[in-house]
Amino acid sequence: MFNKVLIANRGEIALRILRACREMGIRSVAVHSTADADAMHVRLADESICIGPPPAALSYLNPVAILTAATISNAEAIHPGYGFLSENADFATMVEEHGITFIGPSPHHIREMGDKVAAKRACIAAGIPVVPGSDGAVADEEDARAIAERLGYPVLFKATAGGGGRGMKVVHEPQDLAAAMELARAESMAAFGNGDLYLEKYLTRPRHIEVQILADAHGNVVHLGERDCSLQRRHQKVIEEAPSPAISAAQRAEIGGRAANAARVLGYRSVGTMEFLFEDGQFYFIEMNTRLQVEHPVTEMICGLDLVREMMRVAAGAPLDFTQEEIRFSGHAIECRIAAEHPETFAPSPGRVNEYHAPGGLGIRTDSALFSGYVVPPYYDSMVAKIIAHAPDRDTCIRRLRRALDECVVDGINTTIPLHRRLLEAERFVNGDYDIHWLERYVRGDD
Ligand code: MV4
Repeated sequence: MFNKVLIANRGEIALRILRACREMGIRSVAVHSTADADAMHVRLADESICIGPPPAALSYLNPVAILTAATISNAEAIHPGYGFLSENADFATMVEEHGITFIGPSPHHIREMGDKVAAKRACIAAGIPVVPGSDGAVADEEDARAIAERLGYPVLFKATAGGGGRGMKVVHEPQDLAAAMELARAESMAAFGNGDLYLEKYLTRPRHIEVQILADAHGNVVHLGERDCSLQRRHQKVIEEAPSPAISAAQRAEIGGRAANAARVLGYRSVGTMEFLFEDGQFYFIEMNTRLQVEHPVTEMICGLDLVREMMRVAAGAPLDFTQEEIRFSGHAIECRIAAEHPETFAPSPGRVNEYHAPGGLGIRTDSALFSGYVVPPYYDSMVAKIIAHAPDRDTCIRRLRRALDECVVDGINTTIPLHRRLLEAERFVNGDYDIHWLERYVRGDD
């Protein structure tokens, strides 16, 4: 196992990784921008190195600064967390070229899954059901028109370099196709420097269900069940839960088995997530994430595993020390992502946290880098805490999470806790009867 790991991230995920390192007897190196000099991840790490000014492009997204920090601190491996450089194949390549282990998949797999058309092709070949669509990128308007006729309207343009919903345009009728295509291309070009588009049949009211997989470097792959991430606003997840209230144990075993098998066929290593749309009892693959995800705790709670530990073990070449049959799904877990934002307008609310009190007690886990007196900087993502409840069943889990939200104190800034409290009382949430569009309608007051 590694002696020393550099954590190329900040906030709650830097703490999450640091805690796994500490439990494994691995020394940790924190990196930070000047805005984060007093941050909790810096305070708790064994060593810390300042890597630049506040803007992420000059610090947490600067490969040279991070590699320099890793070199001078003699770190043997780098954990990228999520966001920032976590899915940057060029960074992963540079890390390995410096003789440092990138704690994640191979650069090849990061690159392949980053190209949404290549990812879809690879998954089709590996036996995964996908959304019907174009075979690769669309050539021109005429090509797109012919494919749309074959698929049937509505259809959806997506960016091959995409993700996060940018460069996506729905087309309801043939007369809107040309304009939508042009818009999608322009948006995709602006966001990714690549205007290539592909087409899919547009599913009108799916759920977003993703399957967690874990693979070692020896061909052992397991799936750790699914997470239902349908509760989102503007492509930002708000609440996630495991298991999904919409699928049966048989459906879980079926899609999980296929996902694990595909990862084995692809020669994938590390944690990974296959994202599916789920509609009318069918799963349709859309993309694969090659990082540790924000919502990984709900999977950890129901499986009793430490995914960061497993990631580090497989990166160091160790084989998985359990089989699929040994994984038991136990109870229900729900995560609320708390943002430093106004709960109704969603206006960012950085500033000083005068008083912070994390909820606790039976079945409650709070992943946060907050503390009383901390100043939330305006430069980064607004998520400041994740409150995760685990209980024997979904109903108890919801009650426990409501109780935890009531206990939580974040004084001095606005947070989305009041929104979460409302959501946990909403009939459609309580019944598990929601799709990817419900939360936005509910927030607008239309449901
Ligand atoms: C879709 C879709 C409907 N049909 N693809 C949005 C982000 C990107 N990861 C994929 N997305 C979607 N792809 C087809 N063929 C609807 C969405 C979508 C969505 C997906 C997951 C979670 C929230 C969403 C919100 C709006 C649209």
